[in-house]
Amino acid sequence: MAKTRSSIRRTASALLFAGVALAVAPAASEAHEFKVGSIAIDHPWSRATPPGAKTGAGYFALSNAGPEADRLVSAASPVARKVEVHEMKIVDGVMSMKPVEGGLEIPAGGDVALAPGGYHLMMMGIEEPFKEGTMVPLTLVFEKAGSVEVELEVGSMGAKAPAHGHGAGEEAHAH
Ligand SMILES: [Cu+2]
Repeated sequence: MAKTRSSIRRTASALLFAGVALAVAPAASEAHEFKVGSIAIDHPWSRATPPGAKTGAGYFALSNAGPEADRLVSAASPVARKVEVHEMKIVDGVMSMKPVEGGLEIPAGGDVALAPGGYHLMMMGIEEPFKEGTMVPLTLVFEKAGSVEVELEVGSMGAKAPAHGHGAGEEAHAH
């Protein structure tokens, strides 16, 4: 009896382990998604930063399945001193960037993209460079949906870094 029970337990834990492995494996190669209330946060990502960089960026797509608009009001990360939601715009050929006042609205039934060249999270005062292939923890706070922990998947530094100096230090980021 005892033997049977322990063999059942072994089988169960082997299945559980297999289940965890199956659940985790695809996440590394496919888009990862997080949800809180009516808000979905699709594929949060960032870019590797050069040594000595004081800022990093955060990008993801937000969608709101609910009947009311919501707002991304703040964000925080244990690896950054401060995280702000920024908007980058080019007006008459001049790039400008500023914090989004009052939070970033996600319309009822709508989407907002945080992507290079537009809205983005600015992670200021990062302690260590973001390394390609790692995950950066981040908390997002929505006015109605509340807060959710997500992870930014760090991609390559790449050549498509925004011209306004993401990753090049806070000085370069001055606006
Ligand atoms: Cu910025």
